[in-house]
Amino acid sequence: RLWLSYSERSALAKNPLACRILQLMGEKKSNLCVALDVPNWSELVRLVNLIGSDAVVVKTHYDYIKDWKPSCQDELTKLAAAHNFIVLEDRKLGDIGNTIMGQFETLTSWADGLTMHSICGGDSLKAVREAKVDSRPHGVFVVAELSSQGNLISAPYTKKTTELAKEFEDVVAGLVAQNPLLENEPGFVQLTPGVSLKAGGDNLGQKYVTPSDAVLARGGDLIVVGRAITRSINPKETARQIRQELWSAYERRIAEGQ
Ligand code: UP6
Repeated sequence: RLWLSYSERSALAKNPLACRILQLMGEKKSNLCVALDVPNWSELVRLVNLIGSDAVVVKTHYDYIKDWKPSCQDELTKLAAAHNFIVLEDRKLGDIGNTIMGQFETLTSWADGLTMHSICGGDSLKAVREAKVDSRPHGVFVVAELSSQGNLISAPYTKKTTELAKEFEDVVAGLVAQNPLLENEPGFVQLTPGVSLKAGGDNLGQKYVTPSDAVLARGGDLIVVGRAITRSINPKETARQIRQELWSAYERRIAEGQ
């Protein structure tokens, strides 16, 4: 998996959103997913206009934004079209099938993809499969590993989550992971958060690796970078620099496989 190009892999994806993401990564020559965890909608719009063209995916936590209102959904869709990015709402759903189904139907009216936990087991993915959504490409990223220190995910949980992803490959775009868990499954996208210009962490348990380690050591495909960009003095310049580092690491990975 790691040695194939994103474009080659897009043809192997079973989930339409994974296919679209891999295709767009190849087209835009970017594997940057920017996490816009900012308190105000106006700040999100400002950052999207600065960084949107460098990112393949913009990841939101809509409930982080204090003045989020329904009209933001349409505005975000327009921004996504203007800058050609995909919207991933990092809602990390984790509930019984019926609840997940309703949440998935509601949130995909504006978000292309959603993150979810596998804690409730296979039927919560069956609910995603059976949800009634529009014809745009949708899918979920399932949390198999977390970046935070002391998180409660165990190795068997990660393994079982990986198996569920394969079982529900039509709706699962990929895993949120810190390691290449699906190395032999090129159609999945590994979403890897916990990335900053320098390794380290914050004071609330987040742990960071560098952009090149995220791609080369951790096997990440689509790399989530938040505060390293949003809180930098020059977000546009920092986004460009990180995008460049991420793409060079990806090119090195491809070259090493040949
Ligand atoms: N995120 C993680 N680690 C995970 C899963 N998700 O950090 O294991 C999410 C956070 C945040 C972003 O919810 O939105 O990725 C990371 O932000 P940061 O780069 O500012 O730390």
